[in-house]
Amino acid sequence: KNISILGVPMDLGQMRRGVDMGPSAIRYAGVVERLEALGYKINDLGNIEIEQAERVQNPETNLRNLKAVADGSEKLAAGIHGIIDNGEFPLIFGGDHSIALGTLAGVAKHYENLGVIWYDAHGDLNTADTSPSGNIHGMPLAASIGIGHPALTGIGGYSPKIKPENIVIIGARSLDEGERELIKEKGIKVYTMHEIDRLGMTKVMEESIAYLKERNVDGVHLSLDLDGLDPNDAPGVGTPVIGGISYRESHLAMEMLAESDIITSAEFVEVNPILDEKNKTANVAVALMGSLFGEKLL
Ligand code: DIR
Ligand code: MN
Ligand code: MN
Ligand code: MN
Repeated sequence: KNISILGVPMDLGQMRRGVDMGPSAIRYAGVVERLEALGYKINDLGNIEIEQAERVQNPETNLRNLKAVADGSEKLAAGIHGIIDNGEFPLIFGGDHSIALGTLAGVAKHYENLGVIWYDAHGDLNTADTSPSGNIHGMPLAASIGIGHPALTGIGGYSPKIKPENIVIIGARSLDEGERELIKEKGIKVYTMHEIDRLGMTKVMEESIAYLKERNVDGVHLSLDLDGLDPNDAPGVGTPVIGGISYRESHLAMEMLAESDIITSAEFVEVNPILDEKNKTANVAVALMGSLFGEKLL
């Protein structure tokens, strides 16, 4: 299958500048060559046009930069429709995690029962009411199950995008009070660092894949926030949280997803080259993409 790449230079969903350069950093880390070496034909569609931070009007509300984030997500959703209509695999580069609003709006339209793997230190299950920060990158998963401001839940003209019981969160270690309540209320499946330590990544991935198959999903979107990894392995992120998933465990997770053959779209977000060490985090992202798409040493 061919892969279409789309970059989303979005930094309006949070406050650390530089994450808009994530798509460039990931391309510079050699993603196209890496995936071509695996035999894929890569169609790099370039970047979605996103409003420049300096030009955004009245950004300070409890939904920071709402209009510009929503507009960007609408454009991204439209771009994804084109990719899937062409029969290609959508591979999206962020930008901050608010772009998942657009990715899921685009992808979910093409499936009856989409599953989602949310690989992240955070739950991204806040709303304007529960958010401690007003940052929309902490809200996309809530919006995608239909909870939050209509300008976010309504991206793509429909809501909800996904069912809470079709979500698996992996790597959580920083959840806000409202997020914990929502997880319990909706019965969202979460593997926190506790379960990853206790069960090991092999079991966590076996269970996650089995869980989604039992839900009879007809597609699975991987939304990978680089802050899911430990900051030692992925320092170039805006909201690092110590005690994360290791580089090796993450490779194993991607390899198991490749073997399971369930992933039908993917996004790699929150790579911030300004905060990084010599593009380490983008290099890690590209290495993980290699494993996700089937790279093996022997
Ligand atoms: C926090 C941080 N839960 C918030 N979220 C982040 O602002 O809502 N998500 N960093 O990736
Ligand atoms: Mn996130
Ligand atoms: Mn995160
Ligand atoms: Mn978050």
